[in-house]
Amino acid sequence: MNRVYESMLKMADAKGAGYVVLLDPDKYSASELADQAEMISTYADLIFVGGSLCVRHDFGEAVRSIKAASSVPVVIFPGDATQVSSHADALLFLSLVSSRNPDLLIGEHVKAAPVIHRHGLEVIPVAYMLVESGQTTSVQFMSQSLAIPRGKPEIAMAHALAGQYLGMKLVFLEAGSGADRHVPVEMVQAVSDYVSIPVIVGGGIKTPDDANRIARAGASFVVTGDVIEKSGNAETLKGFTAAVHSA
Ligand code: 1GP
Repeated sequence: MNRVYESMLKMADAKGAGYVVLLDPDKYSASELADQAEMISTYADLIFVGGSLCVRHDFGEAVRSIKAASSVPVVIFPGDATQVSSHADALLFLSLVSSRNPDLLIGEHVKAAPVIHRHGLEVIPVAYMLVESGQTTSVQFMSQSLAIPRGKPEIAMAHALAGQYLGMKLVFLEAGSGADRHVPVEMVQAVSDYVSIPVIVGGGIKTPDDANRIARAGASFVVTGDVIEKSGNAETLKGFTAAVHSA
C-alpha cells in the first residue's frame, strides 16, 4: 500500500532528485488540464494536483482527466479536506507543522480520513512547512499562519526533525506558489543534512539554475508550478528536468 512512496524513494535514489510539476486545476480549462498533464508527464517524474482553492472544477473530475492523460504517478497535494479523489495514485497527508493552527495540524485530517479510507487511496504523511518568502502567498493567507523566518535554518531543522519523529515520511519546505523568493538554499542544505526522510522543496522556483542548486543542496524532489503555467512548453519542462536530474 506504499507503492507510490516506494517508487518516489527509488526515483530519488536513481536520479539524485526527482522533478515534480504542480497542476493547480483552477489555472486551466478542462481541456487544457488534460493537454498539460500529457505534456508534463513526458518530462516530469511526478504530477502533484491541488491548490489553495478549487473554484473552477469539480476536483474529482479534474483529477480523473489529469490521470487519464498522464503516464507518471498523479499525487494529490490538497489545499483542504475537500480535495480527495479516488482517481489519484496517492495523497500527501499534509500537516502544517510550522503553524500552531490545530485545524491544519489535525482538524482537516479528521474530516478527510474517512473519505480517503473509503477511496482506498495511498496516504503519504508529510511535515509541511511554510517558509517566509517576502510576500503574502495564497498558502500563507489561507492558513493564517506565520512562516519560518528565512534566516533561521535551525527553526526549520527542529520542525523537520519533529515531523520525522512523529512518523512523517516526507518534509516539504514551501515558499508558496508564485513566491518572489524560493526557500533559501542554505535552509534546504541544513534540513536535508539533519533529517533522514526525503525533502521536497517548492514555491518560487523560476529557473532551471534555481532547481539545480536546490537539488544539489540535498532536496530529493523539486516542485515547480507557476513557471510552467506561465511559460509552459516542452522546452521549459525539458530544461527543468535536466537541471534537477543532473544535480
Ligand atoms: C506551490 O510548491 C508549489 O505549492 C509550487 O510553487 O507555483 O511557485 O512553482 P510555484
